[in-house]
Amino acid sequence: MRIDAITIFPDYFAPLQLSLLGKAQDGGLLSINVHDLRSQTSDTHHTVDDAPYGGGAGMVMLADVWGRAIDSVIEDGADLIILTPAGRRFNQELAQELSGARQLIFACGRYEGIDDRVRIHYSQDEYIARNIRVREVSIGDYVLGGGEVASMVMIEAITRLIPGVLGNPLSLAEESHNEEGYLEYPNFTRPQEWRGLEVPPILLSGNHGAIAAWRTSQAKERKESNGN
Ligand code: 6GU
Repeated sequence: MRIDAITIFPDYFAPLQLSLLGKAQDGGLLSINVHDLRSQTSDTHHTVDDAPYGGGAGMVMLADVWGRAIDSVIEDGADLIILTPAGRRFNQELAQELSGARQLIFACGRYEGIDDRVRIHYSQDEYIARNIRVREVSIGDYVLGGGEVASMVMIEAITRLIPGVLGNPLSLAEESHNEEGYLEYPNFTRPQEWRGLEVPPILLSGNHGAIAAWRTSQAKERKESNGN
């Protein structure tokens, strides 16, 4: 999978070289390319934004600068992801879908967002004919300063689903058995007693059916006590 992130703060993406993602890139499973939006400006001040037509607070990012940046990376079959708090909520199902993509382009907006003609332009027939799809995505109901951190959350969730990227494929298999896509029951490891607290004896029973049933009931209890 090829990932291109376009941003005015390329340094935000440094952590993607660490750990499993760094290894996946070294192994050729993945290439993550970060691009400085300002490199596409032609004025001396490297302007990326301007006041909104119609008035109102904040600044809007320039369609022309974004268009040049996207044109410089986009390939047939790409998913162009525009990060915005107004987007579709990112979840495990969308992560699964995007883990099969050829190219993911993350357009990281700042300020009041990107001129909407960028979304409209890349949604037109000529791009559909090239199997290019535009999606506006949000990672949750809160407002961030920009799309950089949101895109890193998405990159981590998506790339760990690519075969060979995750260290232990068994943990993926176990996740997929689970509706929510995650191990929801409480876990325990050594020692058997810690600060007077014992590991639930059923986990030491060797009765795998009883353990599975206990974990299901604990998962339900845990979700409810967390207000989910
Ligand atoms: Cl994708 N962007 C911004 N600026 N804020 C957000 C978000 C994205 N998702 C949740 N909050």
